[in-house]
Amino acid sequence: MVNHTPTSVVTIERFIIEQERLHPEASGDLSNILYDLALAAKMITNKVRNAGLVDILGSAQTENVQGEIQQKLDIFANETIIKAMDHTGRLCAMASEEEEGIVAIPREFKTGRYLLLFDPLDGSSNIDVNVPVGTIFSVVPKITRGRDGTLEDLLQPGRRQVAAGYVIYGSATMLVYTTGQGAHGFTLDPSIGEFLLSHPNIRIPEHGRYLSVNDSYAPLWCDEVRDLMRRYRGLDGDHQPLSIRYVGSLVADFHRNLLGGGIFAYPRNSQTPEGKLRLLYEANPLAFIVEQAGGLASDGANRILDVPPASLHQRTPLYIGSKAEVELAERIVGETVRT
Ligand code: AHM
Ligand code: MG
Repeated sequence: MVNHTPTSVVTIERFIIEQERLHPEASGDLSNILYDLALAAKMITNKVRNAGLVDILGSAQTENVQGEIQQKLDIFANETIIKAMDHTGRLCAMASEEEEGIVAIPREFKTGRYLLLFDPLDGSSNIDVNVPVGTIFSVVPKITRGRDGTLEDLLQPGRRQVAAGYVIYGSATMLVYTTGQGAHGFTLDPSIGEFLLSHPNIRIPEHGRYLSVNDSYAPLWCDEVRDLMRRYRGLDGDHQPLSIRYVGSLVADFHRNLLGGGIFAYPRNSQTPEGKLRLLYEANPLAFIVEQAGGLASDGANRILDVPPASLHQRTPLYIGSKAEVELAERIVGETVRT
């Protein structure tokens, strides 16, 4: 990777070009997908920033495929990403948390050799209370023949991702991405409208400081998960107690733990036996990022990136963050997930 000191001003465009130069065989398509996503992120930032000022809050009275009430900004973010990406000739299909089926590339546009899977605005139930929300994305290569991307192309294990990332719309907007050469973070400078490299080559601490879990599900967890959580808190065993931090917005919880060290856990429970979070466009991209940063992601028994997906909106239990904490989760709850 090209070295940058934290004081040099490097735009995301320049960084992506420099990374691409390390691969003379690259066609530039992947770089362009990342630029286009950065552009969509700027447009979504503007809407999110203005959300408190205009009459855009509230639910749009439709339900998305998981049956949750959509917020209007979800729809805006979904459409913004589709419109930024569908005409570029670099994608052959998309999938979104907000769309039940495959998002096809319209006939009038060329298609390309990549597929994009995304959650346009994760944590959107938090918008009304001014809590950070995020966009999560994953790019996989086409493996079938023909013009259009198919379900088979979309249902590839996370290990096959060629790029992944997230945008956090927080006190500042940040975009973090990987193409398999480290995880790099960029902060949007609103005065010039550019993402500037602020966190080159992110490394997650091996041991955690934070535990992010929704404890109100404790009565619905199995004994092993309850045991694991007691250990994280230093109540059983010899684990240094972790501090509890739970925003309830995956990107915000993940981002904090990535930079500061920690674990985000969303175990299965008796009401959500599959877990809540989606494998393809929530768990997989964050798993790619965290592994690139030296951490791990697991469903309790299997590395997230190795799980073969069976359906587009498949859910998974998720333990993601610092290596030592995810390994402890696998040791304590592994058998219960495997059975
Ligand atoms: P969403 O995709 O409908 O926004 O739901 C995902 C969100 C995550 O951001 C967050 O980690 C989780 O749901 C919180 O769930 P809970 O309220 O059950 O703790
Ligand atoms: Mg989501």
